[in-house]
Amino acid sequence: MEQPRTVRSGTKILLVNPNRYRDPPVPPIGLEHLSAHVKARGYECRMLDLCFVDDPTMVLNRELREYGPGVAGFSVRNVDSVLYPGTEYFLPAIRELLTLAGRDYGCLTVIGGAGVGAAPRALCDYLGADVAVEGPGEEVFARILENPEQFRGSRQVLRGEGMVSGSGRDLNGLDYRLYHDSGGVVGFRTHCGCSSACIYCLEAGTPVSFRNPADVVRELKTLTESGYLHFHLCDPEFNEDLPYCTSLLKMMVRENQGMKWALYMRPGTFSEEMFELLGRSGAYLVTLSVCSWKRDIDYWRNVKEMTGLGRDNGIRVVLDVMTGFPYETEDDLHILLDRVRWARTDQAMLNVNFRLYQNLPVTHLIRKDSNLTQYLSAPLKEPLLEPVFYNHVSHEMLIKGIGGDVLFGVSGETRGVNYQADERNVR
Ligand code: B12
Ligand code: SF4
Repeated sequence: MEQPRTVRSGTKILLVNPNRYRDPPVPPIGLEHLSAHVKARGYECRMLDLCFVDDPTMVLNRELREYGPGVAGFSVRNVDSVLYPGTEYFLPAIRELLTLAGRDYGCLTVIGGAGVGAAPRALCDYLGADVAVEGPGEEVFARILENPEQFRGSRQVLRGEGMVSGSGRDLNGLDYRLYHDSGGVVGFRTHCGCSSACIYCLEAGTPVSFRNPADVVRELKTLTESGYLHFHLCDPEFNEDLPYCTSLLKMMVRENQGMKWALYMRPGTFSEEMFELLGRSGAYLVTLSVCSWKRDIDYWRNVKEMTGLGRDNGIRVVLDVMTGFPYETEDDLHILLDRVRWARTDQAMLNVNFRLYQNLPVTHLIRKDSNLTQYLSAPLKEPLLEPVFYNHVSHEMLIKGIGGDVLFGVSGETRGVNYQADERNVR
């Protein structure tokens, strides 16, 4: 039977990382940013990392009992693993933890994180959170803390306005050795948001804001001086703005921190100077996010040129390719494969399974045409929290198209991400 909620006083804060996916494990840097931000405002705040513990419910229960927070913030980084087949759905386990904090311990429960963008309102309702935060959370979270009771039971969805640059990160809450020993690397970010409009992507059109390059470099310096030398960028795509990238890279090169890093980029917005600086700053792997949806030859020229510049500067360039959009044909698949071969990239991972989210343009296309429903992995059950995939390129068609060419891999066949496959990574 549901127990009445008891109201806890005080503004001690517990920030919980419920992300237990470990292929690879990812340190919750969003929580490190939040923690630094609220500590700077005088709040008492602790992080609880459940990534490596055996029994997350027991560990959270103990922490709630012993520490007694008034507010419990949960980072919902992933709704699911976005791999098909063999998809893992994470929300039921996260809901159990939120229930414990909210119902059994009377904490105000707040959710945030990259996964929230999938369906903010539905996620807030499903998880039973008091309030959900979409986008960068520092300032909104601080506002919630000024008057937490106002949000109790409100199920409000609040939107973070922009990046906070200089609050830094609280590096005392996580055991980085555990991540390192399990193949994880340290993340850092330069901006949030993406101005592109890829019809299958959660980040398309999200508000863009940048950190001050000096703050980014200072953070990297602290991390490298503590012995962390292998990084993955945590921007949607690095090359959002060329002048910004160039000035940041110049500072990174000047500081010469001895770091190695992997990053995501999109075709376009690059220069020779940028790649030269990338190489000198320690970048060893660029994953270019590409897709076949209405792309002209200039797009592929950019892919080819970026690959060549990467090669000239000692950087491996691999492609993450989305293809098999609604109405694309087998001929379109062959054209795509030929373009990838022509671009002479080092490797291309093909993904033909689209994870559909509530508000994506690709989902709207599919909703509108009943002929396309035959290609769904399950009926569309709104608000699409439980993973549903669209796929009309069969495995056989894909394998036939690839024709044994070792340039291509098929995404979803194994767990793991590109940096793990790269032989030259340094940890
Ligand atoms: C970089 C990245 C990676 C890197 C991470 C490297 C590293 N060491 O950190 C790598 C390549 C390893 C990776 C792997 C995966 N990723 Co990834 N990744 C990202 C990316 C681009 C950035 C995430 C990030 O760190 N951001 C920077 C930090 C600072 O921001 P943040 O965590 O969002 O935190 C801010 C806010 O969200 C908010 N916030 C966060 N928590 C909280 C909590 C509270 C209480 C509040 C108020 C606010 C708040 O405030 C924070 C500070 O501003 C996102 C897309 C995106 N742009 O968000 C995808 C993304 C999160 N990844 C995704 C996926 C699917 C994966 C994988 C499952 C892929 C796979 N199948 O292997 C794995 C999962 C790994 C794991 N263990 O979780 C999806 C999740 C989608 C979904 N359905 O849930 C995303 C959204 C990409 C996408 N568009 O599909 N990823
Ligand atoms: S795929 Fe990359 S470029 Fe396209 S919208 Fe998403 S983050 Fe932006």
